Amino acid sequence: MSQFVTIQVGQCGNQIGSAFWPLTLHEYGIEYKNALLDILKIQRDHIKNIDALWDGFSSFFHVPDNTDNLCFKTVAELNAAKVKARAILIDMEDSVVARFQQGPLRGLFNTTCTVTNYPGSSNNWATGYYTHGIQYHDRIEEVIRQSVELCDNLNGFLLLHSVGGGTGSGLGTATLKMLYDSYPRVDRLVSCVYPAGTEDVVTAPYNMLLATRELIEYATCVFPVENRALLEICEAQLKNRENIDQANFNASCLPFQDMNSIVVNMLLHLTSGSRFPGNLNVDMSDLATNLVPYQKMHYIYSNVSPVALTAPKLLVTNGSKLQDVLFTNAWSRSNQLIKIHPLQPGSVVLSAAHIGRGQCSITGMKRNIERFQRKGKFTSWSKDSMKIGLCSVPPPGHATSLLCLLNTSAISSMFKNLIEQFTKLYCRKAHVHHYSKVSGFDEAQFLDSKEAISDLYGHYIELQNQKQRHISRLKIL
Ligand SMILES: Nc1nc2c(ncn2[C@@H]2O[C@H](COP(=O)(O)OP(=O)(O)OP(=O)(O)O)[C@@H](O)[C@H]2O)c(=O)[nH]1
Ligand SMILES: [Mg+2]
Repeated sequence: MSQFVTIQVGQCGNQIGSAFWPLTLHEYGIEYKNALLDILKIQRDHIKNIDALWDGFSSFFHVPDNTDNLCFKTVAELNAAKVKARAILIDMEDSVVARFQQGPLRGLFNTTCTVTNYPGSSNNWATGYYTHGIQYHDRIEEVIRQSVELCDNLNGFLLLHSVGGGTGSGLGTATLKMLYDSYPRVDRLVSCVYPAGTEDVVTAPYNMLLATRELIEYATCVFPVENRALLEICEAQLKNRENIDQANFNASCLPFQDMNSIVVNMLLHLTSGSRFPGNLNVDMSDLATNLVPYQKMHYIYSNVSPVALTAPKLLVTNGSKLQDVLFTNAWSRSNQLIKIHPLQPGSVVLSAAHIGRGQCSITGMKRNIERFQRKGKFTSWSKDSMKIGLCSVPPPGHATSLLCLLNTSAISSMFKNLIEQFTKLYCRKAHVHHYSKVSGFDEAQFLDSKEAISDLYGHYIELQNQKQRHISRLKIL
């Protein structure tokens, strides 16, 4: 099974990480709180070959060679076997990482894989990228090397960070460039958080612009999420359900715990084909090949159904109907992790993948793919070749779930918005001096980055405006 090294950078990256690891354990039925065990039991009982669940355990965890028991039930058993998460924790402010080191899962994290400092990168991409990027270059390189050496089938790096602040955006993208230079053949998958719009960080437009340029240049695939979209999902769930922790939800301060769980569920679904068995499994590298038609056009829209917040619930509906509902929801605007319009007239789909987990039938998948082909506008090559994945292990708490991934020209609206936000701040050169004073940073980088993003925007628009020519596939007689 493929292995991933997860690198969490900055406050947001590490907070997503703090949702990621408990939910990952949860997929294997390992609970440290003992809550939800009944749901898990019901959930796991219908998996015929339970051993298959454990085959993929080493994807996210390093299990020492001398371990006999590969079927862990508790965190204490993991600690006794010296199992470690394949995780690297980086933050230039130490409080979030310190919570890992004191929390119930502390035994899973290798203290040598932690890089921290104080007091952070002051919401400044240049400080993260240059000041800390240079100061910590060798240390981060060494920590990554140690983690890579513990893998025998490294499939990819999973980078988690925000682009609005200083550390995640600056040091996160400096780390990405380091991966590109040192491990060019290993996939660099990035899950990055774009701010909500009503900003808590005034310099966010600069940080987003500078980080986005690096992401376009050096990532294999980027799975962007917007806090605005996550917040809307949480608000809708709050209206529909009673079991969300009200204390955790306060619209004036973002409900990060629930928002991060949505991101984590998407990531676990995304990597499920690399970790679990299935009749029509898709590995992460298959996905990257299918989803990215041109190297720099690798921003992928994702939409997961059902959306599961912290407390999963069993979804009970008639089989084939459920599958149709899942598809409809996975295309709906209310579940999307980034606010764009991929199916509106004008947008064109460059590539698409639908990955089902659990009780999804291939006939149901095909029927719904035909529905999808009637819904959107496609390039001449993308309509007839859509990736389908079927992973037999469902996420805990659900009988089945679906992830829709699209490479769509509608993402251009995000780049346009980003340039507009940058221009608003830069036209008066507001806050520019904070960046200019950072050694290594050149003010020309602002306009260079803007140009690189405008170029990419232009390419999407070009594809969008291309006349559709339908060339039917060769028929073998
Ligand atoms: N979804 C989500 N967004 C977060 C979280 N924490 C912070 N953010 C967002 O991330 C942006 C700020 O970035 P941070 O990750 O806090 O900053 P940092 O990377 O630690 O950088 P510095 O603190 O400036 O050194 C803002 O847009 C926040 O709303 C989180 O746990 N989840
Ligand atoms: Mg911080």
